[in-house]
Amino acid sequence: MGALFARLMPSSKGEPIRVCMLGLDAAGKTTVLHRLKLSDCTRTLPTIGFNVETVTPCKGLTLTIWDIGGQDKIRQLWKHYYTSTEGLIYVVDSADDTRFGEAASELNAILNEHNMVKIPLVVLANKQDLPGAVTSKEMEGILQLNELSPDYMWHVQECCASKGTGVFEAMSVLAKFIKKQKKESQPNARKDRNSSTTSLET
Ligand SMILES: Nc1nc2c(ncn2[C@@H]2O[C@H](COP(=O)(O)OP(=O)(O)OP(=O)(O)O)[C@@H](O)[C@H]2O)c(=O)[nH]1
Ligand SMILES: [Mg+2]
Repeated sequence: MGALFARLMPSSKGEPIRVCMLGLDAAGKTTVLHRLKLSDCTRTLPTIGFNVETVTPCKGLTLTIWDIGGQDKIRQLWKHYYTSTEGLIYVVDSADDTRFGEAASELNAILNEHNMVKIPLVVLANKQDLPGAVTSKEMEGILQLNELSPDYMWHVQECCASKGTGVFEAMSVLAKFIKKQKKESQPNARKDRNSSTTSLET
């Protein structure tokens, strides 16, 4: 199908939460979006620009997911989508070790942008069906996630967007992170945030 321009409908529980989905070209971002929205794996074309869809991965939380093209020239435009973003999905082709360095350096650049500092992060270690795909633990090392400050909320989810495995689990984790972040940003929230980076308690 063509570009997925969704209407940005507010959810019954409030405005949808804006999430960016980024990653190198051909990592599988649009396939993830199709899977989330259509529960299907329709054929994709390289995204020139962006797709946007509104999804409700768990009760009471509606996300507007911006899937932005990952080709080199389009990456320069990513920063224009960061304002008001409350969560980041970063998709990596787990079987393409020739591009791990590039994927890590692009993620590092995103997380250094002032609008994206401390943003709840879920990495999709995609294409787990392919031979040689690295595990979530290996992906943590490749992306140097352990070097992020201890109060960062991040999680790596192994997934296969073309089959649909792991995708909804990842959204559920992101939703929990975002809820937790919102709770903690309330004026009377406890200051002593749980230091576990991958804790899912809300
Ligand atoms: N084997 C396998 N192929 C996948 C998987 N997910 C996506 N693909 C394939 O990877 C290719 C690229 O997928 P896209 O979803 O278009 O990638 P993208 O990240 O949106 O790429 P850009 O739009 O160029 O940034 C397509 O041929 C997909 O079918 C997966 O889990 N396993
Ligand atoms: Mg795409």
